[in-house]
Formats: sequence, structure tokens, C-alpha cells
Amino acid sequence: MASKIEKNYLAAKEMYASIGVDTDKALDLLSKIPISLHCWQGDDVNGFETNAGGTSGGILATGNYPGCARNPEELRADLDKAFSLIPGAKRLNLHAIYLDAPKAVERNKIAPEHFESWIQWAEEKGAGLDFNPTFFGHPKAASNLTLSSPDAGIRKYWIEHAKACRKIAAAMGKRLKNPCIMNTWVQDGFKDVTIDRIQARKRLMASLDEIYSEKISPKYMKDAVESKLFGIGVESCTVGSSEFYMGYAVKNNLLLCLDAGHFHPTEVISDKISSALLYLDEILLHVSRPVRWDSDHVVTFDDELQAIAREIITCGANRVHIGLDYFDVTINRIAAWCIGTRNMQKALLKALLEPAAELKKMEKNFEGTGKLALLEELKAYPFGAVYDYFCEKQGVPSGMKWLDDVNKYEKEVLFKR
Ligand code: RNT
Ligand code: ZN
Repeated sequence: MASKIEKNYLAAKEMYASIGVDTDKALDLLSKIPISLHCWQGDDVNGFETNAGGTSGGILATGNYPGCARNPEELRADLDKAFSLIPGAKRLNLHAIYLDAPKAVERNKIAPEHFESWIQWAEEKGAGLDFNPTFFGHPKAASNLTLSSPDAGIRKYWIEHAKACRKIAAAMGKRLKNPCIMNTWVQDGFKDVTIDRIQARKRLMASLDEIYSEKISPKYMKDAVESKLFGIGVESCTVGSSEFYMGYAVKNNLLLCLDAGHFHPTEVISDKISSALLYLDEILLHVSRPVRWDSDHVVTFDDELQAIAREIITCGANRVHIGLDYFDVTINRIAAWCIGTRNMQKALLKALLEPAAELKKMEKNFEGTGKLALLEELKAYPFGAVYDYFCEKQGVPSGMKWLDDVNKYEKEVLFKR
């Protein structure tokens, strides 16, 4: 006998079929779009370096919810829980500070062996890994200038760090037979009136040129660069601005990383995807939710998320790598992963369930009335029933059931930490 979820799905399937949409096909496509979960939601961006420095560098994890992972084993256990509650293809995005090493290692000396336990974990899960050098939370980043520092010694240290990270990323991609995306974001910037912006940018450019001078096969790793508008303490000038990295990525054929919180408050990344893809082969997204500023709130099912998802589907999901980037310490961290990732997936599904050809035709024919009417009607279509069925098919709790699991784990594991 069909379950309630299946019955609801069949009713939804019929409704979508009546507007020419094949729900089975949409679910098949959805199951193949990977979402990269950011490890740093699990421990408030602290990392596992001995003498950890915390965030700094203009980013801020706020809140004091109990249960933070204190070591790689705990973080992996928490990720196992999250992965078991999220359907579809998943990757894990690591930062260099998440190394698993018995004793302190300088950041310019880190190597693939320090990430062996993560690679093994990913192998077991059949998940790809992504990677990031960490330029913040470190005494050598105290001036808020790293790759663009006027101090050659500081620059050298961070160039070495980035080069070491590219080797780690390549090792991850090689072992997992799945290219690792390495995203470079530096907080470099100035608090107040900045006179010589061009020299700072020239220094950043020269450092990046040196970092990328070693050619590594895209079979193993791909490089992305992430711009930003401003950070706390560096409000007046960010060296790696949007224009800087757009030019740099295009010139050097790198991936451009668009973070939803890194632009002016009314500027949206959904409108940038189609332009970026005209000049670049692939891009990376940091799907986040800025509230008044780059606050990195948990991703909700808001208009911009739906717009981002529609662009990914329209422009080609194979060219857009989806990463999440937020860190909320006021709620359960595993729930934060589940809510944000499941929302990203629901938004992708909703986009996949749009009668795209029909909508495009209307737009081309200037049928604005019909297009708006159809888009509004679609908002009440039962995509939730389709998502529930997806969860069930993938052996993952549907609806709110995943939260019971998280609550149980919270009581039995997290609150005992
Ligand atoms: C910071 C950037 C960056 C970080 C992570 C931890 O504003 O968004 O991507 O959030 O690298
Ligand atoms: Zn980001």
C-alpha cells in the first residue's frame, strides 16, 4: 500500500504533469546536484589548531549555544548526523585550521598528511572535499593585511600557506577522484581612509600570481577567489574587492566565488551568475544570508535563495559549484546545517519544477501578464510533497522528523560535552 508521502507525491506529480513538468525527472536531476556543507558551522569557525586564534579578520560568530565540536572526531560525528538527515549529493568544505595533527604545525608547513583522517572520512562517505586556506585568526594576520601586506616576510608566509593548501587540495581531489575546489578569501583591508589602494592591490595580485604559478591539473583541484565588500574593522577598503577578483578570475581563468553576503545590501548574487558564466567556465557560490550586513545567518527559503536556485538551473548546474557559508551559534549547529542545506535543495527542486520552456517563451514574446500570473500560481504548487518523497526515497526523514533525531542527539551527545 502506498504511504501517505507517496500518495501526496502522486497527486503532486499529476498536478505538475498538467503544466508539462516531469517530477521524476526533476528528482533525478536534484539527486545529482552536490551541495558542499561548510565544516565551520559545526564549531563556530574555531578550528583545531593548537593555540587556536578564533575568527577575527572581520568575521564574527555570535551566540553561545552549547555542544560545540571540540576536536575532529566530534566534528565528524556531528557531520555524520547531519549527512544522515540531508538527502542528495553532499560534499564537505574544510578550512586549513581543521587539520588533524597531534602537535602544532605552522600554517606554512601543513601537508596532506594532516588531513588524512578527513580524506578517509570522505572516502567512506563517498563525498567530495573542498578546501580553503585560512588567513584569519593568526598573529601574522593581526594587521589585517596578509597577501597584500607591505611586509615581504608576512606576504611570504601567507604565500607559502596558500601553496601548501593547493597541494592539500590536489591530494584530496586525487584520492577521492573528485576535483577539490580551493577557495581563497583574504580579509585584507583598511579600517580608515585609504590612500594607496592601488599598491595594496598590486601586492595582492603579485602574491596571487606566485601562488597560482604552479600548474595543477583541474582533475585534482580548481582554484576559486572570493571578493568582499567590507569586514568588521576593515570598513573603508577591502583589497580583494569585487572588481579586483572579477578581473583576476577572468584574466587567469579561475573560478569566481560569489558570496551572498559580500555585496551592497540591495545587490544580489542571483543577478551576477549569468554574467560571470559568460566569461568564466565555472563559478563557486557561498550561499549565505546577510541580515543588514554580512551576518552569515542560516540560509532560509527566501526570495533570493529561490532566485539563486533558478539561475543555477537556467545557466547549468554543472558550471556552478554550490557551497554554503554561514555560522550561527545561537541555535543547534547540526540543525543549522540541516535547515540551510535542505532549503538550498528545496529551492533547487522548486526551480527544477518550473515549466521553464513555457516561461522563457512567454518572456520572449513579451507576455508579461501571463508570465507573472503563472509564476505566482506556481508558488502554491505542492513542491513540498515532492521534496518529502525525495527524502523518503533517499532514506532520510521527511518533513519535521529530522528534528526529533537532532534533539535526541543533542540530549545524548551535544549537551554532555
Ligand atoms: C568571509 C568569507 C569566507 C568565510 C569562510 C570561513 O566573509 O565569506 O568565505 O566565511 O572562509
Ligand atoms: Zn564566503
